[in-house]
Amino acid sequence: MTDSTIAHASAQVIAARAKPAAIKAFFDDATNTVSYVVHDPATKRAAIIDSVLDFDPAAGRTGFASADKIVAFVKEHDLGIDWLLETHAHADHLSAAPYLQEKLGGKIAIGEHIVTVQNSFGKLFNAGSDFQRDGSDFDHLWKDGDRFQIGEIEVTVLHVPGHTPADNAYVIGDAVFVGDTMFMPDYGTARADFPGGDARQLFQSLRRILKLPPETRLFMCHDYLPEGRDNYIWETTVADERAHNVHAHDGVTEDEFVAMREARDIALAMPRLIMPSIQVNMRAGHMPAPEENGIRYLKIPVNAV
Ligand SMILES: N[C@@H](CCC(=O)N[C@@H](CS)C(=O)NCC(=O)O)C(=O)O
Ligand SMILES: [Fe+2]
Repeated sequence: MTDSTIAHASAQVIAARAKPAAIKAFFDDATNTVSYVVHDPATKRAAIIDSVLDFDPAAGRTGFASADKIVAFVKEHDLGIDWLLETHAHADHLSAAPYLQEKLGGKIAIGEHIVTVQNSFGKLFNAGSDFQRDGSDFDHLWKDGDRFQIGEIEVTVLHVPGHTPADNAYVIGDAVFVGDTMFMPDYGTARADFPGGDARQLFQSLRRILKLPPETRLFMCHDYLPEGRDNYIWETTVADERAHNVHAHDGVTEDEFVAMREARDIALAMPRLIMPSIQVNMRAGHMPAPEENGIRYLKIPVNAV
């Protein structure tokens, strides 16, 4: 079966090489997350991908040092923010999208299957009727194959479920922001054991991304240092992943991948910030409404996950 979205994205990647997007990465040491500012040098229109709100869970306190680095970069380069893109509802850090939107503008967007995630986490946290589970906390929801532009740079949206039901990868010019599908070749792939996660779907999703042209630039959402490497890196190519990804190089079968992923996931601890992250990120990065005393609370479900 031909995948017309991948065919279109492949042509886009090849055409974009002459005029690539400018990409600036911001690495968050606390959560190993890479956020990006991507812009069109010709028009200075830009998108921010997977921003991080600092959070101290012991104190229940948010911080803006990470987000302010992005604000400073955007101002220094005089960029206009059109989009605040999330690859998925992150389980390991809080999104700074609402803070950045207030400072810089832009629309907050995620994949349409966020509605599935909102329903399951809405139930888990027993969220009240103020929590709409229809995606309306976000300004825009993408479908697989959607296309838009950042200035003159073409973008194609890929729905790549498996880590969660609502993961997107964004093909921006000749670069793909892969979200949590694969990581650098020497680390492997994302876990598939969160609610709604599925190792078989994850395999299909990452093989789909790897159908793009071999020179396609790939940008990771995380780097967890593998044994034997002590510098953080986040950029690779389709060719490199296909040749060297320790979990999913060419030749690994779906069944082999699923067996590896399931065995590995059983041994992984929950992310340190999973409870605050999913409660906030299912609301597009907004905190739950304040209680009668004016204070906002985050819950911890006991023995439920
Ligand atoms: N130790 C990290 C783990 C975070 C984590 O589970 N990350 C997910 C992506 S949200 C993953 O796929 N991890 C793969 C792995 O740890 O091997 C934390 O506590 O934040
Ligand atoms: Fe994730």
